[in-house]
Amino acid sequence: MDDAALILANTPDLAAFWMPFTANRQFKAAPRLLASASGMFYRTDDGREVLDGTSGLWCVNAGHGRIDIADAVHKQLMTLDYAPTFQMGHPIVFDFATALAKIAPAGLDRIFFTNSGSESVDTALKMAMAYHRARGQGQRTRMIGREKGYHGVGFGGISVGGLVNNRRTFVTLPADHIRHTHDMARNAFSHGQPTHGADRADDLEQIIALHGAETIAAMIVEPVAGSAGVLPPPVGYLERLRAICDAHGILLIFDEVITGFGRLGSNFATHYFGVTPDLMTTAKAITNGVLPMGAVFASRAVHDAIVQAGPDGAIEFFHGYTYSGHPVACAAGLATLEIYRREGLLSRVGDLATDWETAVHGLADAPHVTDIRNIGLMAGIDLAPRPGAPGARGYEVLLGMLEMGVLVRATGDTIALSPPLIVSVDEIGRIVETLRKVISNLT
Ligand code: PXG
Ligand code: PLP
Repeated sequence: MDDAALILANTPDLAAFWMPFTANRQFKAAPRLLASASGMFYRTDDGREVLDGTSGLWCVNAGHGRIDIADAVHKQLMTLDYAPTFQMGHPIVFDFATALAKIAPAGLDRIFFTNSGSESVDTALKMAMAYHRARGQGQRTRMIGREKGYHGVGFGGISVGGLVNNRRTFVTLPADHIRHTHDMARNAFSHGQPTHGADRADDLEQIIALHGAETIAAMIVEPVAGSAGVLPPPVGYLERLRAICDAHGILLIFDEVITGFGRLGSNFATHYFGVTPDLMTTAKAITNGVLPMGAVFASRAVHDAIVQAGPDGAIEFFHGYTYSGHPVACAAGLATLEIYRREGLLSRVGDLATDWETAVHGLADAPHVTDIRNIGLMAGIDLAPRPGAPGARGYEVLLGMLEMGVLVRATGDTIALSPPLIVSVDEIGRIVETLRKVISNLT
């Protein structure tokens, strides 16, 4: 068989799988399959190496094919493959919660397990309502999100989310949104946190004035907006949100599904920015992305208000998933935390951040580039849309990069970069130089 015939023979039937967040017809006409992975690299079904510039989907922070995780998963499967956590327990879920509590921001050490970021968000929103109700303020049900926010795809998450395509088809819960912080006029090409825009946190005061604080349960934001194209918070912004929430008895939720587990060079963005929320949602890198899992980190105050309320013997929080604290996911998570600890990965970005910043901002003079933003080991690069064809340049960059052996993420005309935390300076150079070539070839 020649190469083309071989590929065809190895290509699976594509019809049955309805692909998520994908142009299904376009993809199936020209499929792109990643067949295996090791370290910093994927390998395609036709045998080409692809440098992972995105940690999968922001999740494989320790790199691919980690043998210690595979061994731990195998061992757990043969020890206890599944057991419920409703009115029952198993040892490893308590061990994993304890291990997470040790790396958590001070005070956020009560851990509720979920299976994804979307579930973590819905769980946190429900915790916020339950907290207020337990304190006799059950009328606090309104949620506040932010424009351009991404909080997953559950009905709770899309209600507080701020991306129109994820919302327009569906009904949403009562929620208001403060403005996003992307300010091209004042902050274009900012390095790290932009200087201008802390005042946009004051939008929350306006919403409070409109509805009354006593109707509002929580404010949720990503400390750094990820999906919208990497938008670091302006200097002083998160502090201001925290102060306004405190003044009005509103809970603050940080959605750390992307920023958690070392992406900014600290355990969580909460540590990095020195602003502590009441609830913190996580997923993705909690198991290095290898098994689905998420967790909500709750403050003692939130946990205790709910768990101490109600009579003895009554279930305090009517919420949970069949797979909350799945033993095999816990095993993967514990092995992941051990790798992070042993290899210093949760703080490694601190050493790399300057090289990263210099490298990505080196693209400022490439054609079509209108803005570059970076923080930790994340970057967003905006391209001017081709007139009449928004998103075309972004998609062509994705394809062109893949052709040249690098995986990046494109949403619209924004390119997002977030390589595994094990990336080398040479590999950073390769990602950026390849990007320069591909962008330079765009029409
Ligand atoms: N919150 C945040 C901040 C996220 O980034 C979720 C919640 C939802 O997590 P799950 O596990 O339900 O997908 C996310 C997920 C992208 C991209 O390309 C980002 C996510 C997922 C898929 C693609 O930006 N983030
Ligand atoms: N639908 C049905 C019919 C169920 O029985 C259950 C769980 O028992 C669910 C949905 C929820 O599934 P999960 O707990 O995996 O979220």
